[in-house]
Amino acid sequence: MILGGTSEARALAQRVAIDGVNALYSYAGRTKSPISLPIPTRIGGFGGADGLATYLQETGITHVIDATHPYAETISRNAIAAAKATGVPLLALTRPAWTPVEGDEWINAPDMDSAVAALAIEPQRVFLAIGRQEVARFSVHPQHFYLLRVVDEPKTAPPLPDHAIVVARGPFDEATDRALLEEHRISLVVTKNAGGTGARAKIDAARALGLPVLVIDRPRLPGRDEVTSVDQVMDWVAHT
Ligand code: 3Y8
Ligand code: NAP
Repeated sequence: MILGGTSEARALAQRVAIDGVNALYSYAGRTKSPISLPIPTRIGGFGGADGLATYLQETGITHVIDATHPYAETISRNAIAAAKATGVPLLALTRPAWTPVEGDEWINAPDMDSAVAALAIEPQRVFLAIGRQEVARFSVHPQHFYLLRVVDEPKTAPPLPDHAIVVARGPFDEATDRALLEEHRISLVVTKNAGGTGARAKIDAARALGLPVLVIDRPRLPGRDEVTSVDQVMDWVAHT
């Protein structure tokens, strides 16, 4: 079973379909219409670590690949616990964290709380590119204009007095993100250190425009086997 929801997970799904591996893909069901994939797909939670362990046993899953996003901390912790409880082998398909290059102006925040605290500054025009789930925490700093980008049309407006919303699903490209930053006269970009290619366009666009980027470090996870390529996953499945 592939715990998915990322570009890399989709690439893995395409590879297992081509290789004819018997696989199942799992979405949390966060978005209204997730991208369809060439392998059987389930949508929705399992009911915590215990629910996941029961699911693995009842469906006879022989290998779990955690290809979820580095900020999907709970599911990754649950996968480690369920693998331990059931003895089903677990491998994580992760992507290396982004690192600053020449011309980058990064401010590092160890976690979301410190990212919120870092905005206790004079009014800015902030591209808060962290999705939807954590946006409300920034309502303690109403002095800023916030540009939000979400996957689905929000049901209710976020508690931010001065904001604009863009509804878009990545992966994104630099030209689009650069135009977005210029159109909204953005002065600061806030992003998770997601890694991978699907979310990095805003960082490249910020560099091109000489804008600072507040980069939120990833949550820390317990130890588990990790690889960063589909080939390594296929090799592991074949030999485990
Ligand atoms: C539901 C599956 C693919 C996967 C595409 C990647 C790239 C584009 C960039 C910005 C940042 C953000 C957000 C983002 C990106 C990829 C990847 C990635 C960031 C989909 C998807 C699901 C989700 C869930 C969604 C979260 C939200 C986060 C938007 C599908 C499109 C901000 C992460 O409204 C909600 O509840 C949405 C929640 C978790 C973070 C948040 O807290 O709001 N992703 N994103 C998955 C599921 O149900 O299991 O709908 O098809 C997948 C992708 N989003 O196949 O190419 O691999 O990272 N996703 C972040 O990086 O901070 C957008 O706008 O610049
Ligand atoms: P999370 O906080 O780590 O998990 C919360 C709960 O959602 C889990 O306990 C589990 O529910 C369910 N869940 C999460 N991922 C699942 C999956 N792939 N299949 C089945 N159930 C899943 O998760 P999240 O951060 O909200 O991320 C949700 C999904 O969006 C994941 O697929 C992730 O890869 C994708 N995504 C997240 C981000 C992000 O910034 N967090 C970015 C891009 C994509 P139960 O406890 O009921 O089992």
